[in-house]
Amino acid sequence: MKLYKIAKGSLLVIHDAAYIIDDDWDKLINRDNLAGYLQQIPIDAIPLSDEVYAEFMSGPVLPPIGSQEVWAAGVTYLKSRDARMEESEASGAASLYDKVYDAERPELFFKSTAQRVSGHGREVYIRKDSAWNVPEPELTLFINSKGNIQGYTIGNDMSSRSIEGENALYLPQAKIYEKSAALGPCLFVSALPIDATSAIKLVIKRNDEVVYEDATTVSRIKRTFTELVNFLYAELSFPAGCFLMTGTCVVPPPTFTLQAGDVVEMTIDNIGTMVNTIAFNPKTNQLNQL
Ligand code: DO4
Ligand code: MG
Repeated sequence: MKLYKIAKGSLLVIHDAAYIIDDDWDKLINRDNLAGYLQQIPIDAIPLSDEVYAEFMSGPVLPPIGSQEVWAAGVTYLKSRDARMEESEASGAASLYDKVYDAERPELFFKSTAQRVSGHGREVYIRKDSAWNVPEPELTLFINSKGNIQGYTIGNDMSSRSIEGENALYLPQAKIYEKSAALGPCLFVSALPIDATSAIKLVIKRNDEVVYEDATTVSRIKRTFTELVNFLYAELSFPAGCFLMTGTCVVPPPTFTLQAGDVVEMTIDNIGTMVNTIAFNPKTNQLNQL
């Protein structure tokens, strides 16, 4: 089942039929057994006609987030560990990544408030004070306030590799800025955990030409989702639930950096494709002009 957040409300797509759900987004998704709740909607509701469905979906698809915080896990795949060790060799921080990959406690960091999150078809930003920027396609969990995983979406954990590589203590600046996160296009809800063989694919286009593409599968992750959730919820409460990006396993080569105008397509099996255009934030200034 796919749950979309659109301007007119919440739209459920189940068994090739679509239904509008008249409920507050946070209230709707923050429940136990969300899959069971959504499965019984077609019993009483009338499906949308093809015309009305097409009209609703012709407007913007909003990120599937209400008032939740977005958190992220790091160095959960070998590829991420290796890329980070390489980028931080000069700063002497390479061993940090090696250690956290093997440690019992995972790396978890705050990524975004809901207000800074972009959605499918929208822009994500690169920093003007960063010379090396990449998107990070990540399977993202929606966890309810009780700490139970209820759905999955695609997350883009935009990152400045030059700032992160300069000094590990700069991680918040490398990761947290306006529109450095995107979620979408929908919340995939299933009674069963997402299939570990699901592919995560990244395609980057420049002037309509593919300049980078790669894919991996969820199964390559080093940690279990439950392990990540348990550490995140150990000393934090999330009254409306929380989104957790689970780390990247697709890392473009060191010679690659994003440019304004690039189009980033992230696809995860069962969830769909999220497309974002890269831009600079028109409201911020160059660092040397501040
Ligand atoms: O340690 C830095 C960030 C790691 C990360 O974002 C990832 O592995 O996806
Ligand atoms: Mg990441």
